[in-house]
Amino acid sequence: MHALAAARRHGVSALFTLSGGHIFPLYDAAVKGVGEAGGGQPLRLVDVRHEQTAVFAAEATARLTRTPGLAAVTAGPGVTNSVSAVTTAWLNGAPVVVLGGRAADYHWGAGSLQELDHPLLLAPVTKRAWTEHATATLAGSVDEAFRLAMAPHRGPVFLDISLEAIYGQAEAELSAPDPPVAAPPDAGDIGRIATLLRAARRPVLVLGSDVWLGGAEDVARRAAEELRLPVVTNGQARGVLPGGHDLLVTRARSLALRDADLVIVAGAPLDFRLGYGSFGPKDAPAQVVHVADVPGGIAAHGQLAASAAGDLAAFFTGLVAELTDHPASAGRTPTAAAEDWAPQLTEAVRAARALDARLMASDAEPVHPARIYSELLRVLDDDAVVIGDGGDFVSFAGKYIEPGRPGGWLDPGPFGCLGTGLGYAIAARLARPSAQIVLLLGDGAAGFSLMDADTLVRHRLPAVIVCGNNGAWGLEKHPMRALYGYDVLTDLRPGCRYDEVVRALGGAGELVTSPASIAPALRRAFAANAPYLVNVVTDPEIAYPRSTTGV
Ligand SMILES: Cc1ncc(C[n+]2csc(CCOP(=O)(O)OP(=O)(O)O)c2C)c(N)n1
Ligand SMILES: [Mg+2]
Repeated sequence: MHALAAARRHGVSALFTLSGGHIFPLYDAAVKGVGEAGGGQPLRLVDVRHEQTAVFAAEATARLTRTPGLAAVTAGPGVTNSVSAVTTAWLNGAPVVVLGGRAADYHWGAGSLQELDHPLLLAPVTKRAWTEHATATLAGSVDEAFRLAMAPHRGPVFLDISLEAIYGQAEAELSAPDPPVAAPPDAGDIGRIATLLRAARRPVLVLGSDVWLGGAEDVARRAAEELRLPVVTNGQARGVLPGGHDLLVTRARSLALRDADLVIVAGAPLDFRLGYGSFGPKDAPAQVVHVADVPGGIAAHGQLAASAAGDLAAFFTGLVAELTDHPASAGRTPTAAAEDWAPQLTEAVRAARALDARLMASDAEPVHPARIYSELLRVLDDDAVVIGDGGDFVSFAGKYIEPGRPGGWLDPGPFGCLGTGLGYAIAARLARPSAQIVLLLGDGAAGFSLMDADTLVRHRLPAVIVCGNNGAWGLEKHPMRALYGYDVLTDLRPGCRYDEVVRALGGAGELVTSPASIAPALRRAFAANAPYLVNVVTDPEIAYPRSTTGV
């Protein structure tokens, strides 16, 4: 099957899927090797328990390895079950190709089993969604899907294949895939941003996921260091400056973004996570610069002092050159940033950490979530992949866990879809065979994907799952109370044995109810070499302190 050969040529090594007759030929081709064009190597087949898990796994593959992810879902419900995950990839700019089965053209309109015109559903959440009707052009279409998915701004692409086309036989020539070339940003735009930066006294640089996905993490870090810019990291850029770096001020981000006079946001949309791009004091708003990988990514809302679009690595290289080579910079530090600005933020970070330390040492029972993270931090390696799927439990993780390297943190991103967890963990184990994989799972979130612990077990993919079990939809319970003075429909079963669910599926796990038992449980979990759920009963009365729920 040349469709899979095309995928192989784009660096794909695994196909995530759930069985359906409409897509059997893909499995047959994967089992028998994908032909000369694909190097004759079989593709690893990973079968899951819900189509959303297949697409979440493909998405996490793309986000961790920066090569495209591939999922195949059967016609009708297979495709509709994948829509939330495709949308997550869409909002995360993750290069994913989803192949769908499709009822036969021959009977189209007569009411075949699972007949649905899928591209109409997928078009709004993909770069392109279309149907392949002919075997002879299938490989070319799959190749095109991968090229599109990988071209900046990256994202998911959907292709469904009619029954005749997928079951047919045809030879096809495939041309070698040329890597997508990202255009450099305009030099004049970089010059304008350099001028703003030269004059700024309280600049802040915000780095987002595209800095990692676009391979700009090293130059971004060097730029921050050479220009002495305080940095706030978001999403997959967390770790571009490792936890503890003197310029990393994420722990003091409210203060940094509130007092800044210039905020440069690179590789992240100016969405709710960044206050829609309004920064600085109320009476003296900060100037805002937005840098994105394509012109369409530049925010159309709000007032921008400047912007640049194009390859993010080229942007940072250009910016440093502009500021350090410029005659005006001779013999001076390249910016006018107030001498005390960065140290002031570093001090705020230190103060925030000192405050954290009290909670993180909490001996309270039921356990305070902060205590779980202090115990986890003691055993976490720099190259660990940490995945968050849940509400408040994951917000606490975002606060306390500062990754040591970029590309090792996976949250669901701005779509905020619960249920990413198991799919992300499956992909993480495949992408990083010898790293620690830790999934932080709310008890509510567990309901969406925990059955896929079965997939971890069947495919021998060890992972540590830490369930923050507060017996509640915490991130709904507390906001509802704040709004209405009471809450309804936010309680789950207290102390529910999610660890026993994983044991029943062939993995392992245990229940933890006291702070002192967390560390030994984590040690057993990392040593288990199996999917292992540490089910920590936490205090339902503890709400993550937030100023907005994003609603
Ligand atoms: C698919 C989906 N359904 C509903 C929501 C709304 N939602 C956001 S957070 C949350 C609560 C999550 O509860 P849990 O995973 O137990 O984490 P906790 O907040 O209790 O730590 C809900 C229901 C969502 N984000 N995604
Ligand atoms: Mg909960």
